[in-house]
Amino acid sequence: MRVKMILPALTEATSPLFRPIKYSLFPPLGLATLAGYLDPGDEVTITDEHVQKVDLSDEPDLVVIQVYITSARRSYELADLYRARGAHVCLGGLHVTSLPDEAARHADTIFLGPGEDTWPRFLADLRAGRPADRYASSERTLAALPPVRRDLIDRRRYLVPNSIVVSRGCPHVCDFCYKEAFFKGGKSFYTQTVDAALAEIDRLPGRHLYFLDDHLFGNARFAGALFDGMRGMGRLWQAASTVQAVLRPGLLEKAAEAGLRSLFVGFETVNAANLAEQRKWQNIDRDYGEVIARLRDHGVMVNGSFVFGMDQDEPSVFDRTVDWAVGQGIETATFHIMTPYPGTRLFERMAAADRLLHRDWDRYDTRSVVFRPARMTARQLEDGYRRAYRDFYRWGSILRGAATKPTLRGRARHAAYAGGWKKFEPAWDVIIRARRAGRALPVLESVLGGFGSQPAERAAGRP
Ligand code: B12
Ligand code: SF4
Repeated sequence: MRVKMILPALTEATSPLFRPIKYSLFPPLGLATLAGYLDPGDEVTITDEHVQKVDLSDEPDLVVIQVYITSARRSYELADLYRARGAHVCLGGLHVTSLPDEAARHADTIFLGPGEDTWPRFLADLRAGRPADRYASSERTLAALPPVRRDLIDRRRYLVPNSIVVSRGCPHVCDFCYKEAFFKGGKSFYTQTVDAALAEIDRLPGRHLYFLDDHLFGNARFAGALFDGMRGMGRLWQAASTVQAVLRPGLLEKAAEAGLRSLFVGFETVNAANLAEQRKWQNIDRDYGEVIARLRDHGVMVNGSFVFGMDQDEPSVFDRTVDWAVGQGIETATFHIMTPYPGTRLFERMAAADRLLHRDWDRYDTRSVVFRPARMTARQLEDGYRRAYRDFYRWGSILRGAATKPTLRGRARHAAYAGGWKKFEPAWDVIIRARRAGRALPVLESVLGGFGSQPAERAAGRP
């Protein structure tokens, strides 16, 4: 069977404003996971439209498309084209799960939720000549997960080829998050076995790893055993976690010893009242300053994530957030405009209050305002968001952030990492477009390597 798997690009990818550094970061892990279930005799390709053109001259038997909200329009276009050509077209992923009836108009078969149970079932049905038109996931386990087909990925095209996921979902239930809608009908947080996760790590070449798990620290027993197993492997890695988990004694220590060098932390807002509104209970009454201090003490850089536009936010929120983040010495920040994804409680609330401005999914990209904000205008929100990025990544801010580090070496590394991402973006673009993205990895590894847990720095850093 000839199988073509496609990760379509959001419309922006074809525009001159497309930023390769953002979209050439990670390979399409979801599709490579599904490819693991195919037979050895199947001919399979994976096309990631963010980094390559889709060859439309072929005639595959089966087309598999992963649909995100911002790539829905393009996904449907490709699906229609291949259906007209006689291929069996499967659509799955987050957006299909949120709006199955919309997706079903463009597919022979749609998949709701994660694919580990439904996809092998579908393949068996297809080979038996009776594929259904809809499969909904209900059994949630990663127990029989075959090895991810990384051989189908062209590593040279990605800045961070060693992305890895060892769990699915998250134990929390924030109102704006995709995860409750996606995992409906079954468990919404589960992990691989520690041995399977360590084996997957072992298969990855080089030193650097990027865990894409929503909350790698979410199951303390699993995470603790994983970090124990990784100690001595010589890996340098990045991951995402929560304020609550960083404050938990013991886990961060193990992670740092196992090579954690940078953590994506969802602070979301400096406005405490917003946290209750978004049901982000795990952040309420947590000392954000202490979170950052703990990370710094263990040589872990911070990528702080912030969402603008929650109902308690006023126009002063942008300057206050940036000022706080820079003053705390956060190395990198990711800002988002709050975006109600279909299927979330936030979406329902916004729709019920008639606050959605449109349902043009292309623009549900966390950079555009798609709802009527409560305490500012849409224009103020969009301008403030852009200003926050500009202000955070000014050299003045980078140097001010670096100055919070206790040693000269620490300051130099802060400036190198923060400046490296944003200030040299044009240079990254040239490297990526020349398909030399993989060559940037040693640079990243050496910057991250320099951030290790250093007792002298620790002693100097804490009163
Ligand atoms: C890595 C990542 C990226 C990377 C690369 C994406 C990639 N190469 O896959 C980059 C940086 C490019 C990116 C960009 C964006 N992202 Co992003 N990203 C992620 C992240 C952190 C991990 C994705 C991942 O690899 N998961 C692990 C794999 C194993 O799971 P999976 O991909 O979901 O695949 C499984 C299932 O979905 C299912 N499945 C998927 N497709 C199909 C198809 C079939 C036929 C079947 C059977 C099953 C199936 O089976 C797979 C195995 O279980 C997720 C968060 C998350 N936890 O998913 C956000 C996430 C997907 N991103 C999101 C967003 C909003 C964006 C951006 C719009 C952000 C922005 N402001 O620019 C852009 C747009 C991307 C686009 N193409 O449209 C949202 C999506 C919301 C939505 N409802 O669609 C998420 C959920 C983050 C969040 N918490 O809000 N992203
Ligand atoms: S902690 Fe993060 S991943 Fe978990 S539900 Fe909240 S926003 Fe989603």
